[in-house]
Amino acid sequence: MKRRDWVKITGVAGTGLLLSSYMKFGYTKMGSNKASVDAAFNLSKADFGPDFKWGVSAAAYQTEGAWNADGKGESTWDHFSRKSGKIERGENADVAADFYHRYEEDIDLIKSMNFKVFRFSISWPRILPSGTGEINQAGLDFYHRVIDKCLAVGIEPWITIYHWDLPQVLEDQGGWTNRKILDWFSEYVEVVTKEYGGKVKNWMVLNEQFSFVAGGYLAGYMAPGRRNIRGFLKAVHHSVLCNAEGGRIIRRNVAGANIGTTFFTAHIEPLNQEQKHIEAASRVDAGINRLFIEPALGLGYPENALPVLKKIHKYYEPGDEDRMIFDFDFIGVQYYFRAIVEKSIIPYIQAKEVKAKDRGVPANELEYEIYPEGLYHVLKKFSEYKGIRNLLVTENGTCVPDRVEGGKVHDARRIEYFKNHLQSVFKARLDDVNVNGYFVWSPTDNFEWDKGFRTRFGLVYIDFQTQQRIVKDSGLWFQEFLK
Ligand code: GCO
Repeated sequence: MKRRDWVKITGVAGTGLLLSSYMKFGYTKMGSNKASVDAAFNLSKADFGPDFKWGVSAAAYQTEGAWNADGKGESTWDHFSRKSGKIERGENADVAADFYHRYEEDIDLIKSMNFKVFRFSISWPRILPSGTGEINQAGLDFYHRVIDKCLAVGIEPWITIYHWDLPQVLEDQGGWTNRKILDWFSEYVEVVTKEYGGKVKNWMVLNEQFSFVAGGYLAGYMAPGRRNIRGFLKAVHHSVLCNAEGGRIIRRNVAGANIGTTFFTAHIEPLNQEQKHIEAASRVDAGINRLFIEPALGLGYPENALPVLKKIHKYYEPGDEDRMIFDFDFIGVQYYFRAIVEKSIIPYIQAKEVKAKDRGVPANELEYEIYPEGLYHVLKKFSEYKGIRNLLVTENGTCVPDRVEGGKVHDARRIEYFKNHLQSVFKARLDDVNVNGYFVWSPTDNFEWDKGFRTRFGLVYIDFQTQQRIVKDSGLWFQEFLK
């Protein structure tokens, strides 16, 4: 969308607020020079209000390393990354960003960039090496050190309970396809909430069910690498039950908790207005954007839009309808791209994406189309659910080919990316969308799953040979913006 379209949209309502605010819009084009970017962007931190949460997000497997240190058990990702051909260049996160040993430096860096929230995940097999049963005290101690460091420098620790690193021993028994995951997961949530609930008030149950369930059990490019429609449908249902159950356990164990969960989202559009493409886009939208939030809200699975989901009923047990629901205090929206969809013969979904490179639009190194307006659209879409009270953007960010030049990393394209996406968040707030936070993915470069270390998402560059950190220009930009 061009700047004039924003003016058009914001001009419609015609209130004083909107009129005085429309000058704040101005998407910048990829590759435009810095001067024109700065001329177009004139939002300040204050425009988002005093209670708006500014944070950074990271995940255990992608950053910690120390994969078998101090009694940690093997995770599905430790296991999967050792299989040949699963990760680009055969890489793994055995060391990753070495956060396990460098967390103090990294939290100091987050502080130096003026963020007030650090969202990180707990590694389940670090706490319960056998998945259930015996607790690893050294694992518990590590996250105490991380939490204490955050609190000491005035950063709020926000915990994601599960960001994809399932204990491998549980995967050997079926993982998310085994209904026993409900007991396993509940036990893990009991342990961590009782342990840290006195210090940590902000919790997220799961990170992106869509990604680990579809990527792990249907498409198979993520751990555990399975491809099976029945397993996928079971994993969907079990993850929905665990998401709600996790919320209930946090509510019981943590006084004054702010409880959320996070969802993968994408802005979906049909290739054109032909009915077959519109229907294809609606199936993809149901699979990506609606599949996990709607059952949590008591709306059931979006099976009218995506009929294969009707098969999930086979896996229901009495009482499941109610157990799928939890009244979350906030919903974390994670947004990276727009997808343009056309009809295809791919089973069940009968749709496929028209790739960014075939459309000649700007994209990052993962071929995610860079489409800031999409963040506005997904926020708007989620805000239309009656059951959602509060939204936060719990992940947004991009990879660009960073290079170190004279000890600096000039990632102007990443700065443009953030400016443009912040415009979208601001615009959503003007339109009364209750979005109250923005967390950057990610504080430092890290291990990008099946892509290994090829792509860099950090505000801080890491030389993975020496583990030396360099704050990129984008990190310095936030430092200034959040001052
Ligand atoms: C996610 C992930 C991250 C990715 C990021 C960039 O939730 O999708 O939390 O692990 O690294 O999305 O692709």
